[in-house]
Amino acid sequence: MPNLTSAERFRGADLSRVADRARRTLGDDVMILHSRTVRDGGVPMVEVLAAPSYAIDAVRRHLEPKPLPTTLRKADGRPYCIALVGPTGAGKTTTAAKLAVRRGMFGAARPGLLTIDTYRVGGMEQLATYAELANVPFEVVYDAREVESAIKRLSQECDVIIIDTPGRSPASAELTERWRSLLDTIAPDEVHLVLPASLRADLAVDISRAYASSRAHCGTTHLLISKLDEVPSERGVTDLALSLEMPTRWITDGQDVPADLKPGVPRLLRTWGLSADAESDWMPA
Ligand SMILES: Nc1nc2c(ncn2[C@@H]2O[C@H](COP(=O)(O)OP(=O)(O)OP(=O)(O)O)[C@@H](O)[C@H]2O)c(=O)[nH]1
Ligand SMILES: [Mg+2]
Repeated sequence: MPNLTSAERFRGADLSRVADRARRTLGDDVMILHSRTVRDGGVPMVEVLAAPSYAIDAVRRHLEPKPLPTTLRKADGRPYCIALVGPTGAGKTTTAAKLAVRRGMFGAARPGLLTIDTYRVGGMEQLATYAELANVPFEVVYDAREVESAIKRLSQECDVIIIDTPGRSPASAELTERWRSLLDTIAPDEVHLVLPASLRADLAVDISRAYASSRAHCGTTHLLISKLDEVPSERGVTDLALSLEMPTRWITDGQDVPADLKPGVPRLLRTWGLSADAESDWMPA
C-alpha cells in the first residue's frame, strides 16, 4: 500500500535553501507539498513538507476510481445504479441528495433517487423532500418484488439512479440481512461505503470488512469519506482511505446540499497541502 511516510519536513532560513536540502535528501523528483513560515525560538523560518513524486503518483493511482462510463444508461435501457451504504448517521441520505440534485453532476445524464430505507422514521421523507424541491424522480422500494417496476418507472426519465439505504446497526442483524438482499436484487453498478472522516482507523477497517462482499451479498466498490469538515486535522483522512484499499470518487465536507460534495482524489491530496488546482477540472455548476 502506498503511503507518504517518505514525506519529510525541512526548515531553513529561505525557501531555495530548504528546497535544495529536500532535493538532496529525497532525490531530484521531489515535490514540495506545502510550505509555510514558522517561528523557531522566535526566529522566522521557512518550513516545507516534501515527498518524492513517485510516492504521490502511487497514492493517486491507488485512490483514483475508473471514470464513470460516458454513456450511463445501459444498452438494454437500464440506468446506471449507484448505492450508498454505511453506518447510521454517516451521511448517506444527505450525500444521495447532493448527488441527485447538483446540476450537471453526471453531465447530460439525468439522475433519479431510490430509497430502500423504509425502516427509519423520517428516512424517506428526508429524501423525498430534496427530490421534490429539485424536481428529481423518486421511488421507494419496500420489497424485492417491487424493484423491477420501480427501476422501470425511473428509467423512463433517468439515466442514473442514486440509491439510499438504511444505517447498519450491529444490533439488528435480521434487518440488515433484509435490506442487503434487497440491494442485491437491485444489483447496483457501484456501492459506495460512506464513512465519516472522524472514524477511528481500526473501526473503519472492521466496518469495511462487514460491508465487503460475502457469498450472500454484493460488496462495496468505492469509499466515500463524509464530514471532512468535522475533523480538526485532515492529514489522517487520506491514510484512512488508503488503508481501506478502495477507490474514492467523492468526499463530502459539509451539510450544504448540494455544495459540499467534492471529487475524492484531488480533495484528499489537498489534505497534505497539495495545491487545490486539481479540483478546478471538476465543476458541474
Ligand atoms: N458536518 C457535516 N455534516 C454532514 C455531512 N454529511 C451529512 N451530514 C450531517 O450528518 C447528519 C446525518 O446525515 P444523514 O444523511 O441523515 O445520515 P445517514 O447516513 O443517512 O443516517 P441514517 O439514515 O440514520 O443511517 C445530518 O445532520 C447531516 O446534515 C458532512 O459532510 N459534514
Ligand atoms: Mg439516511
